[in-house]
Amino acid sequence: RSTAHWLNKRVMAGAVSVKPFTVFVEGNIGSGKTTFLNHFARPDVDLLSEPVDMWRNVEGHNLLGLMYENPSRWGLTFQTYVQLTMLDLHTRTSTHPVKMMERSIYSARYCFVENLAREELMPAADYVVLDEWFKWITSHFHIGGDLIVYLRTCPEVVFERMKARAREEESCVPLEYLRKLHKLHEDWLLNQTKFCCPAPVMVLDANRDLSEMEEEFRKCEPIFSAAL
Ligand code: DGT
Repeated sequence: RSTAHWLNKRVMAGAVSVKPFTVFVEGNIGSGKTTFLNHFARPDVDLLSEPVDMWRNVEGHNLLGLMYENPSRWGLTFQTYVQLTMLDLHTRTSTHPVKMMERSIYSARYCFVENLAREELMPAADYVVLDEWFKWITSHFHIGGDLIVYLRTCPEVVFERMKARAREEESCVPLEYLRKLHKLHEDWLLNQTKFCCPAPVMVLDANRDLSEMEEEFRKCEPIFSAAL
């Protein structure tokens, strides 16, 4: 159905403002987020990939590389930039009925920043400043999504995928790092022990070979169709 049809439907329903059905695609490094986004590439879906290329080249500085080389020195710098680029994506207006984002400002804060702090790779003062920014941003901007799709994996599986794709900055990332990130995703999205989840969570088994993931991805189709 056309965007005009959708807009008309919302206006007829008395909606004050037109807001797309917003999906955050979350999961460990190498869980298949990009493949998931590519699966839903179609005219009525606004796909917003994670700006990894921007993180790798900020006026010639590779912040992602610096963060992996020396997290204690560059953690705050990197996470500040991640937070900014994510805010940019969250606040972009969309004329599509569905907006789908790879990760969110929430996983940056609740998984990656949290890990740096817990591993004592980030000084407490840096953590507090980042957290103050995060709280200010999330209380002054409308970030909230409508659905989180959690691509759930075993750390061992994504470790093999990460090695196979051989992104240069990730060459020294140990399995242990992926285990910690996995636990933080689980605690945030499933156990909800420390942090609130900003939207309902749909869990997909993303351990299967990426070529077999289409079947899992199709489970989301009815939800997205209902939003159109
Ligand atoms: P995919 O498609 O599921 O394979 O996704 P990836 O692995 O391309 O994307 P992602 O977001 O899991 O990770 C991209 C790289 O950026 C990876 O080395 C982890 C890193 N990264 C992403 N967000 C953050 C963050 O907020 N903090 C830190 N320290 N690293 C991050």
